[in-house]
Amino acid sequence: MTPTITAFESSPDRGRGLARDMAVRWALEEVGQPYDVRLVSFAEMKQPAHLALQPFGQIPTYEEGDLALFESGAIILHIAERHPGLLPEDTNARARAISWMFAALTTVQSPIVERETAILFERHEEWHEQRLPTLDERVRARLTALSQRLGDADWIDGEFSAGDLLMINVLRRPAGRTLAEEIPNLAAYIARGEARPAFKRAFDDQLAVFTASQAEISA
Ligand code: GTB
Repeated sequence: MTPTITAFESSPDRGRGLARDMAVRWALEEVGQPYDVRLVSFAEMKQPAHLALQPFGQIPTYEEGDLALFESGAIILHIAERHPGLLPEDTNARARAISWMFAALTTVQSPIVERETAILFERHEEWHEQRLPTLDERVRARLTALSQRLGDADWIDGEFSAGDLLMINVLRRPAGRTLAEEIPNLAAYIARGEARPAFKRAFDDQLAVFTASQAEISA
């Protein structure tokens, strides 16, 4: 059965692949699972039909037969468990890959989101300039630890996994990327992820949605 995901009908990231459907698309492309996309407006995301799928009124969601999921991490774990390619066969290696998925979404993403929030929404606060170095330091502490663990390896723990997919997706957020790219092995790690054919297909597909939305506006 072909799953259906939801995505912004016109993403505020202007097609840069920063919204959370990007990681889900990437995961589906990695495992070769075709999917449909239902585009939703901000207004539709707050309507009962969408809230029944995503209680917080956000994208992405995932529907497959009787199953409806929300939270990109849970969706990707589901995809990775259903199809070969994103989690190792070996039980222990699989559990470690799942640890990296959680590490990406909690330990690494949290300080990046905090920095992002400060840059996007608190720039005009009088305390912004004093607070930013602390937020930078928190992100750098996570990135340094990640860099040390990655070392010279291509991927974080053996073969490419859903752990790498989510970690690279988190590092791509501008508030993380600018600092991650100061660290050579993390810059190379992000580039390696973005060079994967599955990433490129996912990126191009979400960009095509944004481009079409702009064409409609100007028509
Ligand atoms: N924890 C949830 C998950 O991982 O699925 C978070 C989902 C989420 O944050 N969804 C956002 C959303 O629907 C879109 S991705 N927001 C609408 C709302 O809350 O009303 C976050 C996002 C939005 C915009 C940009 N951007 O413009 O660059 C980047 C990322």
